[in-house]
Amino acid sequence: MPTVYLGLGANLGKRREMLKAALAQLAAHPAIRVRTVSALLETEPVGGQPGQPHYLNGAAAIETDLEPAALLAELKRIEHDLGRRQGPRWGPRRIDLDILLYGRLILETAELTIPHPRLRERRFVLEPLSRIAPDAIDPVTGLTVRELAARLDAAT
Ligand code: A4P
Ligand code: MG
Repeated sequence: MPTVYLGLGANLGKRREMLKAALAQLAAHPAIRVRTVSALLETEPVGGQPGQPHYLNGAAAIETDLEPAALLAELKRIEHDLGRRQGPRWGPRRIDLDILLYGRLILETAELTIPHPRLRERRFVLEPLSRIAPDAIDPVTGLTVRELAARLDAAT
């Protein structure tokens, strides 16, 4: 079974409780095992309209039999169940669950890009991910998460 890394984010409402509830739903799924969860970090909002509240971001390592599209459907079901409704892109949200890495898979369809297309440029993703999986490999660049984080630090 591939190890899959998920990005977790929330910037509305009871953020910590939302993220915990999402993780509990993942763990309750018969085809998903939650292996590791990072610390939840307070981060500045990136993109979207100015004045948004801060995010709480984290990352989780899971193992799953679900194919990428089925996993995405499951993440969307959980987001919806936790009260997320369609809002503006990069707008505030109660809960955002993204697939960051799916083993060494590279996939590009209309619904799904794996690795996550903005993984390499986002500190709010790389910081929590590097705490649980510094040696995980981005199959597109061949760099480890630790190297991606160092590269981003060097660039800014
Ligand atoms: N999609 C494609 N690839 C993926 C993937 N690897 N994982 C598609 C998940 N979804 C993927 O996502 C829109 C569509 O992307 C999905 O329907 C899926 O088919 P969404 O979650 O509905 O909408 P979104 O999150 O508003 O858009 P997007 O493009 O995913 O935004 P991002 O890049 O996730 O950015 N600042 C801080 N500090 N922390 C954050 O967590 N998040 C965002 C959202 C902006 N600023 C932030 C944060
Ligand atoms: Mg998203």
